Parts: sequence; C-alpha cells; structure tokens
Amino acid sequence: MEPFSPQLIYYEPRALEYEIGRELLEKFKKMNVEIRETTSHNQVRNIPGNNELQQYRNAKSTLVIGVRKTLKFDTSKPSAEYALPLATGCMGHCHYCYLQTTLGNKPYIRTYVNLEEIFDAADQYIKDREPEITRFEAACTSDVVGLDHLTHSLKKAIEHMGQTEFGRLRFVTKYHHVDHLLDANHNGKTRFRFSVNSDFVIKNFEPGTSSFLERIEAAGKVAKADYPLGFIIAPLILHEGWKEGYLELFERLAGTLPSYAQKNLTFELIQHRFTKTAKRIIEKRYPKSKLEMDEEERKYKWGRYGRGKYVYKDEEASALKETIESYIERFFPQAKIEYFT
Ligand code: 0TT
Ligand code: SF4
Repeated sequence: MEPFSPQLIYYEPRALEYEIGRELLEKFKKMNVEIRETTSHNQVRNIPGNNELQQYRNAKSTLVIGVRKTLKFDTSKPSAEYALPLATGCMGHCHYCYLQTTLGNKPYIRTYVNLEEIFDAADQYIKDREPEITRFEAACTSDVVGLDHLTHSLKKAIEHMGQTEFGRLRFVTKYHHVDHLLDANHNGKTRFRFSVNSDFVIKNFEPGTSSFLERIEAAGKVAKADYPLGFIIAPLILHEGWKEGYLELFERLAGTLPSYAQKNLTFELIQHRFTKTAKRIIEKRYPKSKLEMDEEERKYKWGRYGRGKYVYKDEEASALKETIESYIERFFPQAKIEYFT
C-alpha cells in the first residue's frame, strides 16, 4: 500500500495566516498537485466528476487545508472523554465506514492548520478535570495516521500530549505509514491502536487500506518505540465461518507480533452497526458490497437525537463477545479488554 497522495488541493485563504498552512501549501506546490483556492470549505460541488459516485471517489483524494472554527470538542464515549479535531475524512474505502453518514456531503479530506489553538483548547479541557486523567480520541472523524506523513499534525499532537501531566491521546488506524511517528516524544501518553479484523472482513470490506501484515509490522515498530499499543477489532461481523475467521486472526496476531509488543496491550471490541441512512448511502456507493444490512435480522438500539442504529440481536452479540473475549484470554492473557460495544 502506497502512502496517500492527494490528486487535488484546496486551501482556505485564512489557512495561510498560519505558518503550518503556508508550509503545507509550499510542500504541495513542489509536489505538482493541482491547487485551488476556496473561500468556504463547503466545496464538494466543485469537486470533479460527472456524477455523484465519481465525485465521491474524487473527494476521497481531495485534501482541503483549512482552519478549525469551533474549538468546542465533541464527546467520544466509550474510547475517550473528548474527540480531538485534527482532520476529517479519509482516503480509505471501507464499506461500513460511519464517516459516510457523519460527514454528510463533505467526504473530502480536510486538515486543520490552527493546531496551537486546538492544543490550547485541549489544555483547558484537561485543566477542568484535573487531577482526573482526560483522554482525547484523534480518530473520530478521520484515519489521521493515513494522512500524517503529509501534515505531521498528529506528531505534534503526540508531542504536545507528552508534555502534559493529565492528558492522554489515542487514535486508531488501518495504515502502516508510521515511520515519522517513531521518534516522537510521546512520553508514554499516547496509545497507538491498530484496527484489525478477520481475513474475510479485510478482503471484502476494506479496500484502500494497508494489509493485515503491514498493520502488524507497523504495530511491532510502534511497540518498539515504547508506545502503549492496542488493537481495535471493528466492526465485528457475523460472516459465514466467523468463529474460524476470528480464531485465525488471533493465531496470526499472536504469531507475528514480537513478544515485547505483547505487554501493556489493550483490546476494544465494536460490533457492526448501521443506521437506515448509512444503509442507503452504502448501497449507492458500494452497490456490489457483500455487507449484510437486513433490519429484520437486527436489534434496533435507540440513540441520541433520535439517531437509532441496528446492532446484532442480544444472543448473537453475546456469542460474538464471549467468543472474541475467550480468544483474547487464550492468546493474550495479560491484555486488557477495554469494552465491547
Ligand atoms: O462504527 C462506529 C462506532 O464505533 C461508533 O458508534 C463509535 C464507535 N467507536 C469508534 C468506538 O466505540 N471506539 C472508537 O475508538 C472509535 C474508533 C472512535 C469513536 C468515535 C468513539 O470512541 N466514540 C465516538 O463517539 N466516535 C464517533 O465520533 C461518533 C461520532 O460520530 C463522533 C463524535 O462523537
Ligand atoms: Fe473509514 Fe477508517 Fe476505513 Fe478510513 S480507514 S474509510 S476512517 S473505516
């Protein structure tokens, strides 16, 4: 998997008021990418393509250099107290991805240059909770690692959090381009997680992301650089042969991951879920997908603001939870299971 390289760049004029914005623009000028100015970031109408689908695909290789206006952070249960906004959008094409609905008609990638302001806001959130620890999730609205070889904003966030006493950073990725993050001064305050899954799920639903092996090799490097390491198994899908599929995942994980990477390990388990809106969008964008989204087969779970979602029925969810937890206990007896949701 080659590192992401945008096909088209937009920049908001205000972004050039920040040194990071100017540096990024210079960098892309040297890379010979087409660059356009935009007054508002709401530019999906100007993204090339003859139809919605083409525009969607092109948007996923379009990068907007912008300024984060609201410095009020979203909450991010269960993985953290707050979402840290560094970027939105992703170059990957995972069929099940919730960004397809949460980003609405703005599927392009947008990176923020006013990092100092964002970090100041984070410091305030930390201060308000002292001496409680405050965790920030940087992977709510993007796969930041997949973008960071270009922007280095995640690296700056890692180093910023490393300087705090009560702040913690975490993020999850499906990309292996981690080399520039290995020498970051993280001070053990960042948990670096990789998203892994059964071969069936990776092969059928995760185009445009790094392979399983690439992710595990990157996890080894990250552990060697003394980052606390974690795995997110998400979405857990009850595909045909899932018990064997997930068993094989753990066999390969335990067999490939160096032993120093196996201490201080965490797991987070997230079952597959979808909303009615998500289903409609996915069927349009990935019409040949094998992803099963039959409302009749699921349980409806009421959510905030009336945004309910479909999860597995109780017996199936329990079977998933118990099976995966038993594998973790067997292959990684010292690991901590943070939650199943
Ligand atoms: O399939 C998506 C589901 O996965 C969501 O319900 C969130 C969940 N999730 C994603 C999770 O449980 N743990 C994680 O670490 C995530 C990768 C990050 C995350 C995202 C989270 O923990 N909590 C969240 O609320 N989000 C999302 O961020 C949901 C919302 O769109 C946004 C802002 O709150
Ligand atoms: Fe979505 Fe993550 Fe896949 Fe990117 S890598 S498309 S953020 S699920």
